[in-house]
Amino acid sequence: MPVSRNPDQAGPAPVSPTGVGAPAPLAGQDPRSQAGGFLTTSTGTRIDDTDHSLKAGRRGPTLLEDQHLREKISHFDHERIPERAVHARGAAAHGVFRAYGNAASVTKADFLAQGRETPVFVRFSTVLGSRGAADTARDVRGFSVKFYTQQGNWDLVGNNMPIFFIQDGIKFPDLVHAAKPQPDREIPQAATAHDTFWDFVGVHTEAMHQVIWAMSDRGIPRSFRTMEGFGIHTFRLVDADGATSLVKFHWKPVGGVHSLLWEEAQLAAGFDPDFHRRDLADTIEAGAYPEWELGLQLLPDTDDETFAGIDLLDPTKLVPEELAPLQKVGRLTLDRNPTNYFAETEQVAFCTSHLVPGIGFTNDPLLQARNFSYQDTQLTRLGGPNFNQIPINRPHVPVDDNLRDGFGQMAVHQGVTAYLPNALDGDLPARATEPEGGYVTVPTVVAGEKLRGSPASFDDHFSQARMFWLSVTPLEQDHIVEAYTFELGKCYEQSVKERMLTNLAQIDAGLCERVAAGLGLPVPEGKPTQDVEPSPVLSQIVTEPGPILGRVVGVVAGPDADLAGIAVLRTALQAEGAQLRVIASAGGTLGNGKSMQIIERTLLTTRSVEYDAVLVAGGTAGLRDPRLTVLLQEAFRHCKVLGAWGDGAAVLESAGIDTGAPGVLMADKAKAAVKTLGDDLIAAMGLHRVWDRAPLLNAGPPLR
Ligand code: HDE
Repeated sequence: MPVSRNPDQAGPAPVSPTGVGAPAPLAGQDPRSQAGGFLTTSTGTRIDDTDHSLKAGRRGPTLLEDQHLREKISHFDHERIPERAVHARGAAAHGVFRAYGNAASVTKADFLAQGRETPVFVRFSTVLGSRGAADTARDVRGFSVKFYTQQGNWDLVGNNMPIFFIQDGIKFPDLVHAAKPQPDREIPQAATAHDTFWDFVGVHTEAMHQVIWAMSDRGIPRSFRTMEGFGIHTFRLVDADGATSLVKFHWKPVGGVHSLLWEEAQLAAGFDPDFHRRDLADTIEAGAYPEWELGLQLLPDTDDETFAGIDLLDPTKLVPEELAPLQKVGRLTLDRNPTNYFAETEQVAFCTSHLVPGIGFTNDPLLQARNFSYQDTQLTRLGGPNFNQIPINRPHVPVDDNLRDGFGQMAVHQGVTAYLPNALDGDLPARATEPEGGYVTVPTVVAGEKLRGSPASFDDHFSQARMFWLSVTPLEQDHIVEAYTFELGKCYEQSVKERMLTNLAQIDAGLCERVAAGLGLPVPEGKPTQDVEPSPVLSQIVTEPGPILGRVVGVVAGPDADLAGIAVLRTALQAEGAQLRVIASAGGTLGNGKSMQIIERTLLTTRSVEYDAVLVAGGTAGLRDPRLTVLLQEAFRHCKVLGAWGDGAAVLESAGIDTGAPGVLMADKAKAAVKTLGDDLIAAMGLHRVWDRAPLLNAGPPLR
């Protein structure tokens, strides 16, 4: 008896995620999901039984003629495609990019014109881990945006850090081989804390700037929503009159830039390896849409392609925002989760070479190699040259590429003129002139000897690593020291550690000294670059409260908890785009009727890393549970906002929390007091963490 009915034949049936009840696609339309209601073979023949193979007798051998068995198993055998060589683990979302219009003065790119709204698909990723690796590993994060513009697709394939490990793409295979699990035992997974990585970067000092970023809090973001994004390379913009400027692209998260603590990252890797994916999907589902503003750093297009002494073709260098401030030109909003991970997130193919008129390349040798690699890698990963016909990759404008045949060809090409120019078919498809929207490359002049080498301006490998070190606060410096000490402490080869210490001495004597102390090794002498100006914007620690969009507050509640108070807090938080989750000893609900609260987490299923703040509701004094003590102490140690109202204070005290410590908010049980508690909570969370508490905890590394 079939569980579903074909709506075409037997009246309306509900539409389900499996496609049950969905109308059959019209001829020529793309079936984005399966349709028809009945299980069929891939050629549309209805199937009567999918649980038993066709046999000669109930106890007999299986028959080769069972097409359904063979097709089902064979398809399963081939369901996996090669994972990305790097950035294998990712999560994505659909959204929209709304242009402010002010970029029209520097680029003719249509999607940046006043009033334009462009659909986008954005994929975030870690670099090193395989598809099943944990999200919170210390790593660089990918930040890839596909803009489906009215002039074709533009892919901005960036990272959450503004610089890269190498200056020339030819070294990328070396970098990745060194950083991936070692080839003998294939360990460690998703980690740079091993000999081959530190061996490579140790002898390859141009990586020092990117490495110090990776060792900083930037390497362990709180969520994808709280990361910056960078196009890294310098690109070239051209306006409607042909005037050009150089540009670096930045994404600034509206909710601020925030990170995990290293202990939290490690906990999350075990407790919830999908921490970042889940966060992205959950916040979109809750309607707290992640947002970024696109900022342009506009730089004059001079002959030497240099700005303030910084070679703009060197991808290991950034241009400080203090020298070239960002001009915000639009807002990206992610508002829809993918429907199918494989079809969308896995099959999306970003290529740095996908450009639209108004945007062009520079000769950055890293970018030039990428322009080859991304197109090339899809041929294997997606099985042939027609990957742009996969729905998620298709542009939202008509395509007439005259590219015929090949694996997975979806188009039914017409006519005989698979060539250009032709006379038989009116020389179609026509080539667009510039006014018709044709992409015309900026005619830059190129001259030089044919050679393998790099300019002398690429030789400074340490000054910007030092700039980063000097730009962050002492607390962030502590985290950097911890990270180097942890990672190098995991190496076995003494020479690898010693060489890295020599490099750290070139960045800063204090940094080197502290890491050497942790490793128990002598401190080498160095000669750090003098006269390095810090760039304060590189610090993540804020002194003014920012928005709390997408933040999560856990409220611990017992059977007699003040549910009205919880409701007051929930309303206040929702108004700021934040969420409240009720935590109790066991699942189910608290109270009934209008005041009922659903228990979203139990003490067994949660850890403090899930929350930006943890409160204990009034009426919860009786709740005693060792797991609650762990939750509260962890939140305290991780400098999170804590609080309680009414007799909830007793729970904090019995967990050993100093209720007079910074960032511990207390209120009595009156409704007005709970309201004020909500306001204080919002302000305190806007600073992300209660860093004032850090000195009390001796949170810095014990290495001084
Ligand atoms: Fe990538 N990179 N990359 N990369 N990269 C890939 O392309 C490569 C580089 C980045 O979400 C691959 O489709 C080379 C810089 C992101 O699907 C591959 C070089 C930056 C993603 C590849 C670089 C990135 C990739 C693997 C040196 C920051 C994920 C699968 C010349 C600006 C895209 C794929 C996604 C993915 C090659 C350097 C970011 C193998 C050869 C610099 C975000 O083609």
